[in-house]
Amino acid sequence: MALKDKDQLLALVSKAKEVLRNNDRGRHTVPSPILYPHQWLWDSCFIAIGLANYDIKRAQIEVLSLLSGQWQNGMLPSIILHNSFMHGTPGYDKHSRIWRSWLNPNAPDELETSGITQPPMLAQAIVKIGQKLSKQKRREWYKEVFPGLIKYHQWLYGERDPHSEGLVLLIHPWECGLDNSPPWMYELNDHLLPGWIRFLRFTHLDNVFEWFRSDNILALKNQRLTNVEALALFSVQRRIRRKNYDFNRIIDHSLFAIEDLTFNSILIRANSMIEEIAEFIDVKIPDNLKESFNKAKKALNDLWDEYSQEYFSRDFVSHKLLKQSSIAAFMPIYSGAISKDRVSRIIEALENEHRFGTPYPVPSVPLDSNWFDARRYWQGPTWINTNWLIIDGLKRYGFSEHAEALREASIELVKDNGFYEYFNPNNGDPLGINDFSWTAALTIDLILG
Ligand code: 9WN
Repeated sequence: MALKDKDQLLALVSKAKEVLRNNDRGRHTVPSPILYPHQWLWDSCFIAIGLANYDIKRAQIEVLSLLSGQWQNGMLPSIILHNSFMHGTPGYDKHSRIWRSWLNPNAPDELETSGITQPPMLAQAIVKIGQKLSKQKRREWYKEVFPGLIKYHQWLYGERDPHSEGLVLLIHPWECGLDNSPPWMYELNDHLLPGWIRFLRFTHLDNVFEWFRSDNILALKNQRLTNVEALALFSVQRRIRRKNYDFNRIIDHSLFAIEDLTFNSILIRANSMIEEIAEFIDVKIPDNLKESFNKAKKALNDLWDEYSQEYFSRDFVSHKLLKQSSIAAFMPIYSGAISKDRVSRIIEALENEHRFGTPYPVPSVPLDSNWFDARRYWQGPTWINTNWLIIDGLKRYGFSEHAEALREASIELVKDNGFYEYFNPNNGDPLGINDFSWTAALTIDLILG
C-alpha cells in the first residue's frame, strides 16, 4: 500500500499544519477564510482533535474559545462571530445581521453568536487533549472545562428532550451539521416548504436568489444546496429568530422537530466521555442527567428499522422514522451504544458496491438512493469528518481491518486531491472549498493519532 511511504505521510502532515496555521485567528481557527470566516462548533472540535497531536496548548485554547461563546442557559452556539463587536456596532457583518443573537437574554454580552447549536463533539475534543497530558495536567484540564461541558449536556436534555425520551430534537438542519441531508430535505420538500418558496420553485423565480449567494460564487453551483433548499433554510432561521431563539415559543410553531440520528449518536458517545471525565476527577454527575444518559442508549436502539436493517432519524411529533438513507446510518457505530451484531449488519452496506461501497468511500448518501448526487454537498460526496467518526467507531468495536481500510482510503483521498471540503465518491474529484480546516486536522489525526 502506498501509505507505507513514511516521508510522504510526514510531508502531508506538514502541509496540513500549514493549512491550520493559515486559518488560525489566534484563539480560534476558521473552517475556511473565504467561505466560513467565523468559528463553527463542531469544526473547532475536529480542529482541536488534530491540534492535540502536535500543539496541546493551542488545542486547549481552541476548546476554551468555544466555551467563551456559551450561553447562560448552557447552549453552545453553532457559530461564534468573534470579531463582530470589534468592528463596531452589532450587525456590521452578514452573519451578525442574520443571527442577531442579542435578541435572546441568554446570549453572551461580549460576543455575537448564532442562536442554534451543532453536533456535540466537545467532550471528544476534551478527552483527546486529556489523553495527551500527564495525569496531573489532565486532572487540571478536565476540572477547568467540566462545568461548561456538563452545563451544555444539561441544556441539551433539559430543553431539547421535552418528553424525557432520551433523544434530543433539532429545530434546524444546520444543527445536525449535514445541512441538506435527505431525511431533512424530505421533510422540507414534502411537508414543510413555505408557500412563497413553493411559488418561487414553481415559477423558477428562485434563480434570482442566485445573485445573492456567496457560496455559489465561490464553489461551483451544482456542488452546494439548491436555491430552493437554501431559501428554505434561511426562512426557517428567520422564523426561529422571530421567536428570539426562545425554545418554548419555537417548538409550538417549529417547521422542524427531528430526533436526528447523527446528533444523538455523537451525544451518546459524548455522555460516556463525561462519565469517564467525572470518574477521573471524582465529581458526581447530577442524577437527572445520569438518568437521561441511560435512557438515551435504549432510545437510540428504537431508531432501528428491522426491514431495512438500518438506523434512521425520527420525526419528534409523528414518531415516524424518516427512512431516507444517509451517512447517518453509520453514526450509531460511533455512539458505542449498539450491539456488535448490529454493527456487523450495518457494515454490510459499507461493502455493498450498489450502496456505500464506492471507489472513494464513504458517500454521504448511498448510490441506490434517489437523492444521490456525486457532487452535491451532503447528498453524495465523501467527507473526512464522517469517515473519521466511522473509523473511530469501527476500531472500538474490534473491526480493525475495516477501520484500517477506511483510514488508508481517507488519507489517500486527501493526499491525491488536496485538503478539500468534500470529494466525489466515484472518482475522488475534489469539491467545495480548498484548504478546509477539518480535512487538514483530521488527516493529521488519522496519520499521527
Ligand atoms: C451552516 C462550517 C459548516 C459546517 C457544516 C456544513 C456547513 C454551514 C453552511 O459549514 O454549514 O452552518 O453555510 O452551509 O454543513 O457541517 O460545520 O464548515
